Amino acid sequence: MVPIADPPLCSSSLSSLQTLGSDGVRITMESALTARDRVGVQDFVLLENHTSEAAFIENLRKRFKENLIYTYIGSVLVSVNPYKDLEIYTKNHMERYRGINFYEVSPHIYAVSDNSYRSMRTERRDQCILISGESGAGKTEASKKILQYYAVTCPASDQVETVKDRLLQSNPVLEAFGNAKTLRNDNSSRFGKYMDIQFDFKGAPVGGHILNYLLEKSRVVHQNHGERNFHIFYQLIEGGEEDLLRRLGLERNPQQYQYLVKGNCPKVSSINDRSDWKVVRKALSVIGFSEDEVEELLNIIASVLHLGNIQYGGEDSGNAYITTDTQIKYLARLLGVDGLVLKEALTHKKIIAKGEELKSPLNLEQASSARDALSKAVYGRTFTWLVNKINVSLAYKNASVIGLLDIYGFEVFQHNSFEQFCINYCNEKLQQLFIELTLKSEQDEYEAEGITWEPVQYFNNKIICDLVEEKFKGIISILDEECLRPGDASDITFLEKLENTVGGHAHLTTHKLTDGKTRKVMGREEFRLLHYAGEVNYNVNGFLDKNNDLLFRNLKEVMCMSDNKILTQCFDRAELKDSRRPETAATQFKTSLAKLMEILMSKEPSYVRCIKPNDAKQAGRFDEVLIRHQVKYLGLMENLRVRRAGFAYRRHYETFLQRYKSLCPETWPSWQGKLADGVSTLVKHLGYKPEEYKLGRSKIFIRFPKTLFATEDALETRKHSLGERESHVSHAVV
Ligand code: AOV
Ligand code: MG
Repeated sequence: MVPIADPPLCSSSLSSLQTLGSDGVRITMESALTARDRVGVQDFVLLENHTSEAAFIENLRKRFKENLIYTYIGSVLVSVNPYKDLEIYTKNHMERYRGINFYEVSPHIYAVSDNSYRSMRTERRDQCILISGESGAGKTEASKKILQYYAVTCPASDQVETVKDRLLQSNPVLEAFGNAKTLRNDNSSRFGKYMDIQFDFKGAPVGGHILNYLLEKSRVVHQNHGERNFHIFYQLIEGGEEDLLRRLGLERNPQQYQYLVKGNCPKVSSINDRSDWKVVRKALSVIGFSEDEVEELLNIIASVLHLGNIQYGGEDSGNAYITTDTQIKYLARLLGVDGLVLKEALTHKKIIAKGEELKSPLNLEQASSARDALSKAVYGRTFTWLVNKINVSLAYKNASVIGLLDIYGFEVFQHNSFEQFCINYCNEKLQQLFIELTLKSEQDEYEAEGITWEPVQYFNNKIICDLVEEKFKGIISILDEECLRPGDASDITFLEKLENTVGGHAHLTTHKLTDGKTRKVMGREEFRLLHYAGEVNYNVNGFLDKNNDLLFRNLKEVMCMSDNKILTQCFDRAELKDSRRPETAATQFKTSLAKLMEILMSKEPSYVRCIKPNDAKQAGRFDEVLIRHQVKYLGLMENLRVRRAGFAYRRHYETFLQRYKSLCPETWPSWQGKLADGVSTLVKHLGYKPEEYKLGRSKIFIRFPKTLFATEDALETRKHSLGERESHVSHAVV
């Protein structure tokens, strides 16, 4: 299934038969044209009817049919999930993209990887690659391809080999603990991940660092129908050796565990838990986990399953008691805690009031939720421990950096809760960054440089970000207020407060606020947000609890007393002494996202925009309605318009002159006058036509790639005629 190649856009090694087409495409003979009819154009900028959405979709369709899943909009890569293995990720492919200009070969994720790498090397600027798209669109796969590209193509040494291995092996481990099957994606990321890959001055990867964002902990105790818990549970049960399972007190049947039966989906045809288990076990040792650490880690995973099987009975008084002593026995051993103390903590709550310790019994419902809160806390904190442990093994260094962002994509289910609210908010932020850095900054730059310009209208989703995160008036603030308010605060009072505070907002509706038409499809406990990517109804049930994310004090105390070394790092005694209320989950998330945006803004971004071709996760199906919707909300048409109406390349006068001054006798060997005049003299000598470029205050803007290619070619010819060695690193591509 090898996809056919694109007709090349440009290659300095093309034969003399080739000519430049009117739109900058180098076409050889007629065959290239017919090929283009069949496979479409590899850069949307080259579409004849660039304002037509139909032409845009048609181009995607043509290419998708030919297994050409990648297409550019200028330097932005659009990728359509093929849902099948294409043989385009081999070592040979990697070699083909190494050190080559963006436009010389077919669009590929490797071209983006290589371009970022070279920019980092030649311009000494930290880079980041932002991968976005809805759930199942191919973000995580793309990020893995990028990492593999660097691991294979970057210079190496023994020490670097270890780092490369660890970087690569961190993926299966984090996916085992942080990914799960959802209705949208069999391997859905349930946490956000930003990874810095660090390179030394020779360009070799020497370290890395991972930041993780809000794991969907609620999945540990509950899954919707057709979904699963995190992969690791099934991997352990299916793949774990007999001895191991016996030691952990586990049976080889996921249906035995309350935390694994809720979704009624123990097996997934696309997933082999048993072989994945082997991969994860190996990865853990490559990363440098000792056998003891692995043992303790698995003790925790098994403990979560045992916790889930703890059942309660109710006394006449209504107080809960535990009816399943076997679980307590296993838990005491695996967690290294006193069984009786644990039992007590799972049925009572302890609070400190006026300096005095008060203990009161829990009823059935309270006890079950205390148990679940413990499971979530143990799993969530262990996940963070895991990330930290990987970070230690990757040995962070101060070096040049390429950052990779792979978050959970926008998602809509039948039932959407606090988790979807956070995930979709995160996607709003990322879309906002894309708008800021491409649509807005591009136009701002023309303005700053004094370039005349017809502005392109686009939808700015800042209004939705503000609705969620604004101080006092934003949804998160209102939610926090209800979480902190003593008395009768509940999910419903939160909803009422939303109605009272932001009821009139164009992007928010509730049952109460809607007209007769929409009311029918909205529940009484729901609010609807009109996101950039579509409408989502959120059910407020559980919002307060999930945002509070509280764990009773005595359960924390038990965990602090654990013999398990991982848990003692996860539950710190200092936490018990701290009487301040911890920040709510949504506020922590908001703060960490704001920090992430700062990190990303400080780097030079590249974009990969992933598109999901159908909801059936099937190869070869191009669902036009679904795709058109994504093209729309991702702002791809606006992106294309800005790009097309604008200038493909820009360079500071100084850089431009420095690179090309040898092509003009008046600027060679040096230009004494004003830089702008030098550039003007140079491009006139090169025969640039007025419509091909503009001179701004500090930069030259070049409209078409072909102009720059021709100049690059002239430079190359001159170098050859002077017998200079060809430079592999080109500064030509922005
Ligand atoms: P996501 O990361 O964007 O969703 P994934 O990267 O996990 O989506 O992709 C979903 C599935 O699509 C993968 O498991 C593969 O089966 C298939 N796939 C994606 N990209 C490719 C590719 N380039 N080649 C072949 N198959 C591919 V989420 O994490 O749910 O937002 O939260
Ligand atoms: Mg993912």
